[in-house]
Amino acid sequence: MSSVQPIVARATPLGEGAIAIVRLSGSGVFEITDQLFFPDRGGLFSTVPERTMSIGRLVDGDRSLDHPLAVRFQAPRSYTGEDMVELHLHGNPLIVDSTLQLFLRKGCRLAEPGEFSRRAFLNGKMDLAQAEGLADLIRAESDIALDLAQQQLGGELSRRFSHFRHEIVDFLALIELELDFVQEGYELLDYEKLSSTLQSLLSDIRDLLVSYRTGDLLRRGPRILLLGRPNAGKSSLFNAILGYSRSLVSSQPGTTRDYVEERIFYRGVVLHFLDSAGIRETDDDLEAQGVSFATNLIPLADHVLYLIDSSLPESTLATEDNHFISLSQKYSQSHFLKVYSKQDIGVSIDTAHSVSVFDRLSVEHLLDSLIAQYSTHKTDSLILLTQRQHQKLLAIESFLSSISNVTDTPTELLATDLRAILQPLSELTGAVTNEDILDAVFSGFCIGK
Ligand SMILES: Nc1nc2c(ncn2[C@@H]2O[C@H](COP(=O)(O)OP(=O)(O)OP(=O)(O)O)[C@@H](O)[C@H]2O)c(=O)[nH]1
Ligand SMILES: [Mg+2]
Repeated sequence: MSSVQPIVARATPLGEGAIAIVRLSGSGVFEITDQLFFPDRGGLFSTVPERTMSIGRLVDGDRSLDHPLAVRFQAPRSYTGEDMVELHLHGNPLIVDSTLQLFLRKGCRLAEPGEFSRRAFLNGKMDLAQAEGLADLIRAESDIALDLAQQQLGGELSRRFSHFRHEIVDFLALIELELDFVQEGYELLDYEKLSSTLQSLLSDIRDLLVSYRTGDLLRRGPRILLLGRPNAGKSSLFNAILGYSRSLVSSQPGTTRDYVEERIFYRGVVLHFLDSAGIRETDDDLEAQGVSFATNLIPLADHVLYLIDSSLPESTLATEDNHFISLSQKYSQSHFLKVYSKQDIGVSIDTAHSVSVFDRLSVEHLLDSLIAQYSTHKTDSLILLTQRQHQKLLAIESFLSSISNVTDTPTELLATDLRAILQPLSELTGAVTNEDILDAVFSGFCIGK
């Protein structure tokens, strides 16, 4: 193997912990470790069996730094595919810092974010889609996001993409052949079949694009806006959902001026809730600003809960109904849900969602219906896509939809079109790649990964 500069980084989060792991990878890491780490049972570290832990002393000159465990990974049987060392130190930030300094002095360089994984990719240990799955895994916040990331790590995405790619490569080969024999008048290409293959590719890609939107939503967690007239009970419901008093509540209408955003984990799903100012015509400048804040938030929300105070007189309830309808029509992109509040003192309305902040079950019921669409069984078929993959899929989609009629397209042009599709397809899994893509993928990692 050619010589690669040894890199070092802490692999566990910053701060104090029971243990902290420092990782080394590259040429000469065993020899460097031999100068600094001395196994208790004697002998050199570079001769201890690979992939077993040995305890020993880590020393800086005549100063003893720590009594860590160390593991040796012999290339190519390591995460990066290079020679690697892992030191399991006591989790004191001072020990970790001195250890890093020590290895830097001995010729290692501090790893860039994601550099370990980048090397793993370059050494064929994983493909790009898997690397991105890994980046998501590190960042995953909810159970479902975690499942999706693990699925991607398992290569599900790569399998799908390579299936697309193979079909196109096969057709391209036939086209090239046909072009070579054009004088002889051979017709090798089955245009019907090509056309139907491209159609099914297009529909598969559109499915994936839909899946991106849902997957993306799950990863960041849907944003849910609480909207309604002043005093509808938005802040009270917000607090009830969070389980503590985050927003001011008062019987005075127009209490909330600014908007407040908080996040909860509910049954494995991240949900962002936004409390906003009650919507009404007002002369108060501050309140008016709050109202425009609230309406500006509507297009940014994935769900809008429109609260109606069920203790209001019936005629007002009818007006509120109309207000709900006109708002949900005006912002037809957002999902509006009508919620009747203050059920403990209001008229009961069976057909709609209804809550009382004094009835925990009613609040949970509302949350359950909100996350129903995100529950695990609905996400089984979901595939997690990153923004980069999303961009590529969009490019492929636009090419595919521009090839309207393959039978009327001259064979030369068809070949160009197919190649244009092949390029982004290959880039998805890293079959064709360049520095830009690698940088984009791996910069999202933390140092030490
Ligand atoms: N009985 C009962 N009272 C409630 C309930 N929810 C809210 N209230 C009362 O309704 C009043 C208004 O509540 P808020 O939560 O401040 O209403 P809001 O929609 O945030 O009002 P603004 O911020 O002014 O737009 C307060 O006096 C609350 O105590 C409920 O479920 N039951
Ligand atoms: Mg409020």
